[in-house]
Amino acid sequence: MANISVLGLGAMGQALAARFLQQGHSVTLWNRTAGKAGFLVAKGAREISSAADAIASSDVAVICLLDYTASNSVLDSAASVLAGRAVVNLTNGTPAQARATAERLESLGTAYLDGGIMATPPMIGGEHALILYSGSKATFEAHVGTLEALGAATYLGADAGLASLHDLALLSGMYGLFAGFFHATALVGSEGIGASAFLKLLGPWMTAMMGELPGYAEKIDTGRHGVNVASNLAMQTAALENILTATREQGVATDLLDPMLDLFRKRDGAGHGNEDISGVLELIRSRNS
Ligand code: FVH
Repeated sequence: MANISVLGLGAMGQALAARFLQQGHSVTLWNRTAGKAGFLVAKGAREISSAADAIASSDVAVICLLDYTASNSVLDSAASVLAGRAVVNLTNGTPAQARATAERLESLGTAYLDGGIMATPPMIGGEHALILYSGSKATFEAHVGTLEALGAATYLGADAGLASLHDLALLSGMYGLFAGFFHATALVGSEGIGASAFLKLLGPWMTAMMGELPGYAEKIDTGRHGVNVASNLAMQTAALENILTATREQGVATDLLDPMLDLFRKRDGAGHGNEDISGVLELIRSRNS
């Protein structure tokens, strides 16, 4: 069994600590605001008032705070004990933030693993929980047995920014899905149809459309958007225009779909109407190049 410190006892930190305790690990807790650890202390955890002491007392320190401003300030406060320690930072942030933190901690002699949690707190320890890691491979390999208790542990590489990059990309897909759901539900809702009733149609439709993604992915990877096109961009631009016209007629806001139509029109107008809509990706990738 491992000595683990959990720094941060928000909704997620509490779920992580509870899972480690359930697995029989020795858990030391720290949180900026005292008083959130009661039920975890009752299960055998030890709460202490110094982040540095928590890190110093453990084989591995798991940090899960609101953002990198918080995690960097906590790590700065513990700088004197970081040499030779292992830190796993599961705080949500950007690739650049993860890389900067990795560079700073490595300069202090700390083994640093960054992570992205693809789960809500109640999912921790369950079959659908996934946690992405990148950074120190040795740290991942040393602690993967412990970390797997939280959820499937996937290591993405030595570059500490990769976990965050994949985390944010996966969340982008999720928000796109939610945006489609919200728009569609508002549209039928304009005639009094409830979201739950409509979901009986929308759910299977969205699942069926997931089947289109491998074909789009291949076109995106090859950059050849004109191959095997069954539903071309020109047709889909006209269809999306219909959707937005109907949306306005029904008194519903078009905000969620306006950017998509702008991109369709731009790509279509540039002479790619006979290609697949995957070509829209060419308008948004490598924006800086
Ligand atoms: N909850 C979720 O559904 C998602 C699932 C995916 C991963 N996220 C990320 O996990 C990080 C923590 O999220 P959380 O849900 O635990 O967040 P809160 O319940 O709001 O708790 C925030 C903790 O951060 C502490 N904190 C905030 N600012 C500071 C600071 N300047 N210095 C030290 N600690 C700070 C806060 O402490 P306190 O307010 O209790 O004193 C909480 O412990 C997050 O990155 C999600 O994106 C969760």
